[in-house]
Amino acid sequence: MRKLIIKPKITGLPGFYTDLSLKSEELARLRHFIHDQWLKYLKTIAPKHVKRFEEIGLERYHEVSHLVDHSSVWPKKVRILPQNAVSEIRKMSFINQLEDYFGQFEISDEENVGREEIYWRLVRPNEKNDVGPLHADAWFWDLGHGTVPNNKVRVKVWIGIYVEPGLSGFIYVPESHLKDWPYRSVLKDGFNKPLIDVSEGSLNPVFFKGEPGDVIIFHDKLLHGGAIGKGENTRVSLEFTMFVKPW
Ligand SMILES: O=C(O)CCC(=O)C(=O)O
Ligand SMILES: [Fe+2]
Repeated sequence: MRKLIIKPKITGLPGFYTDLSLKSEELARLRHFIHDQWLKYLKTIAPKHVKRFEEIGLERYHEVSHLVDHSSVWPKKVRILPQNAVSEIRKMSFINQLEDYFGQFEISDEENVGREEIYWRLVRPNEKNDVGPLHADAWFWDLGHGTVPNNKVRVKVWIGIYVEPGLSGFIYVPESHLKDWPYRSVLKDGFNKPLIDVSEGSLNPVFFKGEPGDVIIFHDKLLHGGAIGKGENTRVSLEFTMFVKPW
Protein backbone atom coordinates (compact mmCIF):
# COMPACT_ATOMS: atom_id res chain seq x y z
CA MET A 1 0.00 0.00 0.00
CA ARG A 2 2.69 2.47 1.13
CA LYS A 3 4.73 1.58 -1.96
CA LEU A 4 1.92 2.84 -4.11
CA ILE A 5 1.51 6.15 -2.37
CA ILE A 6 5.00 7.28 -1.55
CA LYS A 7 6.63 7.72 -4.96
CA PRO A 8 3.84 9.97 -6.31
CA LYS A 9 4.16 12.08 -3.16
CA ILE A 10 7.85 12.67 -3.85
CA THR A 11 7.60 13.43 -7.58
CA GLY A 12 4.13 14.92 -7.47
CA LEU A 13 2.53 16.71 -4.56
CA PRO A 14 3.67 17.66 -2.00
CA GLY A 15 7.30 16.70 -2.83
CA PHE A 16 8.09 15.02 0.48
CA TYR A 17 6.97 12.22 2.81
CA THR A 18 7.07 12.26 6.62
CA ASP A 19 5.38 9.05 7.69
CA LEU A 20 8.49 7.12 8.65
CA SER A 21 10.20 6.90 12.04
CA LEU A 22 13.09 5.06 13.54
CA LYS A 23 12.53 2.53 16.29
CA SER A 24 13.68 3.88 19.63
CA GLU A 25 16.57 1.41 19.79
CA GLU A 26 17.68 2.48 16.30
CA LEU A 27 17.63 6.14 17.37
CA ALA A 28 19.68 5.20 20.41
CA ARG A 29 22.27 3.47 18.21
CA LEU A 30 22.49 6.48 15.87
CA ARG A 31 22.99 8.77 18.87
CA HIS A 32 25.75 6.47 20.04
CA PHE A 33 27.53 6.43 16.65
CA ILE A 34 27.42 10.21 16.35
CA HIS A 35 28.50 10.80 19.93
CA ASP A 36 31.39 8.40 19.48
CA GLN A 37 32.66 10.06 16.30
CA TRP A 38 32.14 13.54 17.76
CA LEU A 39 34.14 12.73 20.89
CA LYS A 40 36.92 10.83 19.12
CA TYR A 41 37.43 13.75 16.78
CA LEU A 42 37.41 16.27 19.62
CA LYS A 43 40.06 14.13 21.29
CA THR A 44 42.33 14.65 18.28
CA ILE A 45 41.78 18.40 17.90
CA ALA A 46 41.31 19.52 21.52
CA PRO A 47 42.72 16.80 23.78
CA LYS A 48 42.87 18.98 26.85
CA HIS A 49 39.15 19.79 26.69
CA VAL A 50 37.83 16.36 25.81
CA LYS A 51 36.70 15.59 29.38
CA ARG A 52 34.61 18.74 29.35
CA PHE A 53 32.94 17.79 26.06
CA GLU A 54 32.30 14.30 27.35
CA GLU A 55 30.65 15.62 30.53
CA ILE A 56 28.47 18.07 28.69
CA GLY A 57 27.33 15.79 25.84
CA LEU A 58 26.10 16.50 22.34
CA GLU A 59 22.89 18.32 23.17
CA ARG A 60 24.69 20.90 25.31
CA TYR A 61 27.73 21.14 23.03
CA HIS A 62 26.98 24.85 22.37
CA GLU A 63 27.77 25.66 26.00
CA VAL A 64 31.40 24.71 25.47
CA SER A 65 31.81 25.06 21.70
CA HIS A 66 33.96 28.18 22.28
CA LEU A 67 36.70 25.74 23.32
CA VAL A 68 37.19 24.95 19.62
CA ASP A 69 36.98 27.07 16.48
CA HIS A 70 33.53 25.72 15.67
CA SER A 71 33.20 27.33 12.24
CA SER A 72 36.37 25.69 10.92
CA VAL A 73 36.72 22.37 12.74
CA TRP A 74 33.62 20.59 11.40
CA PRO A 75 34.04 20.17 7.61
CA LYS A 76 31.74 17.49 6.19
CA LYS A 77 34.51 14.91 5.95
CA VAL A 78 34.80 14.62 9.74
CA ARG A 79 31.03 14.19 10.06
CA ILE A 80 30.67 11.17 7.77
CA LEU A 81 29.99 8.06 9.85
CA PRO A 82 32.58 5.26 9.74
CA GLN A 83 31.98 2.08 7.78
CA ASN A 84 31.07 -0.05 10.81
CA ALA A 85 28.26 2.37 11.65
CA VAL A 86 27.07 2.45 8.03
CA SER A 87 27.02 -1.36 7.92
CA GLU A 88 24.91 -1.55 11.06
CA ILE A 89 22.55 1.22 9.91
CA ARG A 90 22.11 -0.60 6.61
CA LYS A 91 20.52 -3.49 8.54
CA MET A 92 18.06 -1.30 10.42
CA SER A 93 14.32 -1.56 9.87
CA PHE A 94 13.91 1.99 8.55
CA ILE A 95 16.34 1.15 5.72
CA ASN A 96 14.27 -1.94 4.96
CA GLN A 97 11.25 0.28 4.90
CA LEU A 98 12.98 2.65 2.45
CA GLU A 99 13.88 -0.33 0.24
CA ASP A 100 10.29 -1.38 0.38
CA TYR A 101 9.27 2.03 -0.90
CA PHE A 102 12.00 2.57 -3.50
CA GLY A 103 13.59 -0.81 -4.19
CA GLN A 104 17.26 -1.50 -3.40
CA PHE A 105 19.31 1.66 -3.36
CA GLU A 106 22.87 2.86 -3.04
CA ILE A 107 23.84 5.83 -0.90
CA SER A 108 25.94 8.54 -2.54
CA ASP A 109 29.65 9.17 -1.92
CA GLU A 110 30.15 12.62 -3.44
CA GLU A 111 33.14 13.37 -1.18
CA ASN A 112 34.83 10.22 -2.53
CA VAL A 113 35.53 8.75 0.88
CA GLY A 114 35.09 5.26 -0.52
CA ARG A 115 31.95 4.37 1.39
CA GLU A 116 28.31 5.30 1.55
CA GLU A 117 28.03 8.75 3.13
CA ILE A 118 25.70 9.00 6.08
CA TYR A 119 26.62 12.23 7.84
CA TRP A 120 25.49 14.41 10.69
CA ARG A 121 25.21 18.12 11.48
CA LEU A 122 25.39 20.27 14.58
CA VAL A 123 23.33 23.46 14.73
CA ARG A 124 23.68 25.49 17.93
CA PRO A 125 20.86 27.67 19.27
CA ASN A 126 20.83 31.26 18.02
CA GLU A 127 23.75 30.82 15.65
CA LYS A 128 22.65 31.92 12.22
CA ASN A 129 25.93 30.89 10.62
CA ASP A 130 25.32 27.28 11.64
CA VAL A 131 22.71 26.95 8.89
CA GLY A 132 22.98 27.65 5.18
CA PRO A 133 20.53 29.42 2.87
CA LEU A 134 17.45 27.70 1.45
CA HIS A 135 18.46 25.51 -1.46
CA ALA A 136 17.59 22.48 -3.54
CA ASP A 137 20.15 19.69 -3.27
CA ALA A 138 19.90 19.25 -7.05
CA TRP A 139 21.76 22.55 -7.44
CA PHE A 140 24.89 21.08 -5.81
CA TRP A 141 24.87 18.14 -8.23
CA ASP A 142 24.25 20.49 -11.15
CA LEU A 143 27.31 22.49 -10.06
CA GLY A 144 29.45 19.37 -10.25
CA HIS A 145 29.38 17.88 -6.73
CA GLY A 146 29.30 14.14 -7.31
CA THR A 147 28.08 11.96 -10.14
CA VAL A 148 24.91 9.95 -10.35
CA PRO A 149 25.04 6.35 -11.63
CA ASN A 150 23.32 5.72 -14.95
CA ASN A 151 19.61 5.26 -14.79
CA LYS A 152 19.28 6.36 -11.16
CA VAL A 153 17.61 9.35 -9.53
CA ARG A 154 18.38 11.02 -6.22
CA VAL A 155 16.07 11.09 -3.23
CA LYS A 156 17.19 12.70 0.03
CA VAL A 157 16.62 11.50 3.58
CA TRP A 158 16.90 13.72 6.72
CA ILE A 159 16.49 12.42 10.27
CA GLY A 160 16.18 14.44 13.49
CA ILE A 161 18.52 12.95 16.09
CA TYR A 162 18.29 15.65 18.78
CA VAL A 163 15.64 18.17 17.78
CA GLU A 164 13.09 20.39 19.49
CA PRO A 165 10.01 20.27 17.27
CA GLY A 166 9.08 23.71 15.96
CA LEU A 167 12.20 25.28 17.49
CA SER A 168 15.05 23.57 15.70
CA GLY A 169 15.52 21.32 12.71
CA PHE A 170 14.53 21.19 9.09
CA ILE A 171 12.49 23.77 7.17
CA TYR A 172 11.14 23.46 3.64
CA VAL A 173 8.83 24.97 1.06
CA PRO A 174 6.08 22.46 0.15
CA GLU A 175 5.57 21.92 -3.59
CA SER A 176 8.62 24.05 -4.47
CA HIS A 177 10.23 21.12 -6.35
CA LEU A 178 7.86 21.71 -9.25
CA LYS A 179 9.45 25.03 -10.12
CA ASP A 180 12.94 26.01 -11.32
CA TRP A 181 14.09 28.64 -8.82
CA PRO A 182 16.87 31.02 -9.78
CA TYR A 183 20.22 30.67 -8.05
CA ARG A 184 23.76 31.71 -8.73
CA SER A 185 27.03 30.00 -8.10
CA VAL A 186 29.43 31.49 -5.56
CA LEU A 187 32.92 30.31 -4.73
CA LYS A 188 33.03 29.32 -1.04
CA ASP A 189 35.59 27.14 0.77
CA GLY A 190 37.09 26.27 -2.62
CA PHE A 191 33.76 25.04 -4.06
CA ASN A 192 31.14 26.49 -6.31
CA LYS A 193 28.13 26.67 -4.06
CA PRO A 194 24.62 27.64 -5.07
CA LEU A 195 23.03 30.73 -3.59
CA ILE A 196 19.30 31.24 -4.05
CA ASP A 197 18.36 34.38 -5.97
CA VAL A 198 14.93 34.85 -4.40
CA SER A 199 14.40 36.61 -1.09
CA GLU A 200 13.84 33.92 1.52
CA GLY A 201 11.18 35.98 3.25
CA SER A 202 8.88 35.59 0.26
CA LEU A 203 9.10 31.79 0.30
CA ASN A 204 7.40 31.04 3.65
CA PRO A 205 9.25 27.87 4.59
CA VAL A 206 7.53 25.63 7.12
CA PHE A 207 8.96 23.51 9.91
CA PHE A 208 9.27 19.75 9.74
CA LYS A 209 7.94 19.28 13.26
CA GLY A 210 9.17 15.73 13.67
CA GLU A 211 10.26 14.35 17.01
CA PRO A 212 13.72 12.82 17.37
CA GLY A 213 13.83 9.72 15.18
CA ASP A 214 11.29 11.03 12.68
CA VAL A 215 12.34 11.05 9.03
CA ILE A 216 11.59 13.36 6.11
CA ILE A 217 12.17 11.96 2.62
CA PHE A 218 12.20 14.63 -0.07
CA HIS A 219 12.63 15.41 -3.76
CA ASP A 220 16.04 16.82 -4.56
CA LYS A 221 14.50 19.92 -6.12
CA LEU A 222 12.51 20.73 -2.97
CA LEU A 223 13.64 24.04 -1.42
CA HIS A 224 14.78 23.42 2.14
CA GLY A 225 17.36 24.32 4.74
CA GLY A 226 18.13 24.38 8.43
CA ALA A 227 16.17 26.48 10.90
CA ILE A 228 18.15 28.89 13.04
CA GLY A 229 17.94 27.21 16.43
CA LYS A 230 15.40 28.85 18.75
CA GLY A 231 15.39 26.18 21.43
CA GLU A 232 17.68 25.36 24.32
CA ASN A 233 19.79 22.65 22.79
CA THR A 234 22.17 21.89 19.99
CA ARG A 235 20.29 20.28 17.14
CA VAL A 236 21.82 17.09 15.72
CA SER A 237 20.52 15.54 12.51
CA LEU A 238 21.57 12.86 10.07
CA GLU A 239 21.21 12.79 6.29
CA PHE A 240 22.03 10.84 3.15
CA THR A 241 21.20 10.74 -0.55
CA MET A 242 19.69 7.58 -2.04
CA PHE A 243 20.30 6.60 -5.67
CA VAL A 244 17.07 4.86 -6.64
CA LYS A 245 15.60 3.48 -9.85
CA PRO A 246 13.52 6.11 -11.63
CA TRP A 247 9.81 5.51 -11.65
O1 LIG B 1 19.99 20.21 8.36
C1 LIG B 1 20.26 21.26 7.78
O2 LIG B 1 20.54 22.32 8.37
C2 LIG B 1 20.26 21.28 6.28
C3 LIG B 1 19.86 19.96 5.74
C4 LIG B 1 19.99 19.86 4.26
O3 LIG B 1 20.28 20.78 3.54
C5 LIG B 1 19.75 18.54 3.66
O4 LIG B 1 19.39 17.58 4.38
O5 LIG B 1 19.90 18.43 2.44
FE1 LIG C 1 20.15 20.20 1.47
